[in-house]
Amino acid sequence: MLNNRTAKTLAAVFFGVFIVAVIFAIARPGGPVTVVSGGSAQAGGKYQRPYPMPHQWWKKTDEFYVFASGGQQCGIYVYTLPMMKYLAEIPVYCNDNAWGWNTEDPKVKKMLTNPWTGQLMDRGDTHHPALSKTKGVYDGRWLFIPDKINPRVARIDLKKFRTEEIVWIPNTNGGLHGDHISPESDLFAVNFEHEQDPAPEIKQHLGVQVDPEKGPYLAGFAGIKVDQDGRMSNAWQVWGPFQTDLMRIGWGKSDGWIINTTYNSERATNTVGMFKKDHDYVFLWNRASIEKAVADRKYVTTKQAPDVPVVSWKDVEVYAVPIPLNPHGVDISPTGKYAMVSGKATSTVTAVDLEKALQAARDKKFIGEDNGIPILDPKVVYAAQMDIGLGATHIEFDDKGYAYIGYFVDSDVKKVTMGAPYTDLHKKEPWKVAEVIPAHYSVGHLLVPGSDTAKPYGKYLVVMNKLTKDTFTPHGPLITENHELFTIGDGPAQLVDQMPLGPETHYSQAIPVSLVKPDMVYEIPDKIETPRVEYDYDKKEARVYMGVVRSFFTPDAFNVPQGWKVKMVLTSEEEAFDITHGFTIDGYNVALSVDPGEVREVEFTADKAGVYWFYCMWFCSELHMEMRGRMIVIPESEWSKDKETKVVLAE
Ligand code: K7E
Ligand code: CUA
Ligand code: CA
Repeated sequence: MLNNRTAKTLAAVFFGVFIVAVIFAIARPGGPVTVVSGGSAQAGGKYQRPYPMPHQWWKKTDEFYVFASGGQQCGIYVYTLPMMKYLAEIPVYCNDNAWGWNTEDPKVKKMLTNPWTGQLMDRGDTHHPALSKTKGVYDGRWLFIPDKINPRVARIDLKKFRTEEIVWIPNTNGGLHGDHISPESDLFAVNFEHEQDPAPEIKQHLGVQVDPEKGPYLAGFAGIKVDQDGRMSNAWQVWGPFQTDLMRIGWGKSDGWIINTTYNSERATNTVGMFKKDHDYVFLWNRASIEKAVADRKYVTTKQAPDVPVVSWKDVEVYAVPIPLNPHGVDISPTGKYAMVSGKATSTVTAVDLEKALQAARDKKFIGEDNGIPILDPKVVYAAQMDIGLGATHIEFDDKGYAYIGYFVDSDVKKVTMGAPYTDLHKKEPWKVAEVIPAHYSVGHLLVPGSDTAKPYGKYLVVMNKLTKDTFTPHGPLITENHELFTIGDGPAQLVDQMPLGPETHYSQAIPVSLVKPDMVYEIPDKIETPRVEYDYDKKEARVYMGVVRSFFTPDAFNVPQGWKVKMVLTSEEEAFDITHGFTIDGYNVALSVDPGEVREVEFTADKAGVYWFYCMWFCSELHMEMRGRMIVIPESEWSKDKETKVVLAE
């Protein structure tokens, strides 16, 4: 047997040989493309970068776009699988200078303004993005994302990777949480996690009084109608005694049912109170019964929203399945048969057989009721209750009959076998741990592409860790997040990459690259506004129509009386892709991007007299620095009509 010292020397020699081999490989310019080995267990495998790097390697190798909610970042992060290349941010609820999205654009400002108070709300917290679907699978048209702070839902157009529309939800102050899209994308629904003392009309219709200081309060969820062209409108709200946290809109075996969790069936107002009962619920709401209540005019409307029907929980078909101690995630298996529910304060994860639950509901096999909601018998509707870890958060599904459960406390993912019909796929004993996948650290959500559809893609698992600790080079007390990529499928999961991503993603969805076909330029409008300045003495408004093309602004100077409103329309006449211009003015807190072919509006008040340069912020040509011009703000006392700017266009 080798003594310890010999073993160490041998190891040093081996390591030395390895290093020399790597250096040799690196130092051979123009040699054949090789893959530098070392790292993952699949040394030399396809998840490693080749050397030398061929151009477009990432583009040719990536299979999925990931859309990750940004949490307090306010919008969406976009990156790819399996190469984990961070590509973009889609701004939604906050000003975002980097991505050219600021509220001096009146369209952005309008979307972010509360229609009932007139207040601009440019803070946000995004949690659960939902990709649009057709026939229960992703179609690549839109991405929906609610705000948790303010009651609003955004729709992002995947042709432009831009927020296209925001619909505000009446009757609630905020605290929206779980949400989901129906299999045909005609209904988007979102939960009210934070209980409210709602408008008197709602309390009266529900026949419930609320003590504004002590509660118990009321909550529910909102349904948003989505038109064929994506346009959203408030369709209805269901209000009742319980708050609701996470949501899935069922498909397949659970088609037509809205399924959500409550962790506060106690209706308490503090943490201790929310743990008083040993169980809370998963609710099954019949979508058709809600629509029927609306059609039968069994609703009330409020002064705030005279056209949004509010339905009482008493007038719809709803059932409760008891779930131990404060459930959080609820996720539905690919055939729509099982709802898997995690309990935050219990070591169990419950698989509810939705087929059996709906049959039990039809047979009226109840074991009681809570606030009038019939309770289904766990003995009948539970497919399994697995006691396999601490701090379960969320669950995802692959295409091979496995569920992946994230654990915050255990800091891992348990891969478990599901029951029939999935036993035909994995051919193992159902509801058992097949594999434990370690995470770094403390798992929140996880992502398997296509998990919330009838046909998951499987193949990859991204673990979204809530804590990162020692994973990356230190960077101060506020630490980045960690998205960890594993390959799944045949054989054990392999950790193939880790990626730092800013605070703080909650949930992500991924769609094949082939299903998203973004436009690379805007279509230049048929009629381009002639560059000119119009002066409106009644409104004290100067309207500046400006052409933007390498490397000029036309006009490149305009006069305006001090104190007037300036309304600008910037038209990019660029047709080449990747030639974005910017527009900002010294000292005026105005900054936007103008993408190729885009028409952008800017509004501000010319409240300071003097000469102010405006300039292009995106490096667009060798003459980028010269791409600037002047706004000359003249005190009103010195203004006369002959100071008006006349734009003379060169022939
Ligand atoms: Cu972060 Cu989905 Cu808002 Cu759970 S939620 S962990
Ligand atoms: Cu245009 Cu820089
Ligand atoms: Ca509880």
